[in-house]
Amino acid sequence: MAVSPRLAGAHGDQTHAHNPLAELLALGRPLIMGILNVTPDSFSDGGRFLDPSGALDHARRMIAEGADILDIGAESTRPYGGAVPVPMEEEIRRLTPVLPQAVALRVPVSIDTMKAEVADWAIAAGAAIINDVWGLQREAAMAGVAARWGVPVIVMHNREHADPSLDIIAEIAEFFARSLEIAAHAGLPRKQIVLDPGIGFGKTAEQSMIAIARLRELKSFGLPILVGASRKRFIARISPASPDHRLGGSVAAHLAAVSNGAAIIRTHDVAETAQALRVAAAIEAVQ
Ligand code: HH2
Repeated sequence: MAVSPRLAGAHGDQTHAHNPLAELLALGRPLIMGILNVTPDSFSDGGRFLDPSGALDHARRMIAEGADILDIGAESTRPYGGAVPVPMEEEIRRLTPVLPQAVALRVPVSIDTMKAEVADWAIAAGAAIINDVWGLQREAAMAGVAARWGVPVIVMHNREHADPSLDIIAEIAEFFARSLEIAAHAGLPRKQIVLDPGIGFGKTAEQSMIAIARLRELKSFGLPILVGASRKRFIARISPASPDHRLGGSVAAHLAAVSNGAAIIRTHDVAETAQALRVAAAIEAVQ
C-alpha cells in the first residue's frame, strides 16, 4: 500500500513510554478484554452500539463488571466471511465520538483494526494497544506505526480460507514467526507482542478447538497469549445456538484456554467471564 506522509513521518518524542498492558500482565491473573463493536454488522452484536452514548454506557458497564482492557472496533472482521469492507474515513468517523471518550474512562483501550492509518489515528487519540487481526501481515505500514508509538500489538493468526488438511498449530506457529520477523524489521521490540491463535479465523471448527486444546505449544514463543472464543461459531457446531445464546460454550472455551496458558480473554460477556475465571482460580488455589 502507499504509505501516507503521516505514517512515513516520525512522531517526534510522542511515544507511549509506559506500557499499561505490561503492568496488567504482571498482575499474574488472566486479564479480561471487553469487546466494544461500533459497527452495523458485527456477527453477534452488530448495530447494538453504533450510537455513541449507548457504546459508552456499554464501555462503563464492562469496566464495572471487571474489564481490564476495552477493545474497540469499527469494522467487522466477520470471521466467517461476508464482512463489508469499510473505508478508512468511515472507520475513523465511527470511532471519533467513542474512542477518545472511552480512553477517558482510564482503562487501556485497544484498537481493533486492520488499517495502519486507523491505528495511527486511534493511538494519537489515546489508544494504548493495536489489535491487528492480520498479525502485521496485511498492511506493511502497521508494524512501523506500532514501533513509532511504542505500543504493544496483538498479532492474530488469520488466513483467507480454512484448509482442513493443515496441522493448524504448525501453521499458526509459522505465521507468528513471520509476524515476529516483520516486527523485528520495523524495530518493534518482541516484548511488545501478544500472540492470538485467531479462533474462528481461517479455521475449521475442529481447528479452532485444536488451537485451544494445544495452546501450550504456542507458549514456546515466550510471549503472552490472547484467546477470543466469545460467541464464535465452533460453539454452535457442538451445541447449536444463535450467537446470543453461546455464553456457556464461550465460558467453557475460555476456561480451557486459561488452563492451557492464555493470559488475556477477549469477550462480549465480561461479568460472566470474570466470575467464571475467579471461581476457577479459587478452586485451583485450594487444591
Ligand atoms: N475476533 C473478532 C474480532 N477481533 N481480535 C482478536 N485479537 N482476536 C479475536 O479472536 C477477534 C478479534 C471477531 O469477533 P467480534 O469482534 O465480535 O466480531 P466482528 O469482527 O464481526 O465485529
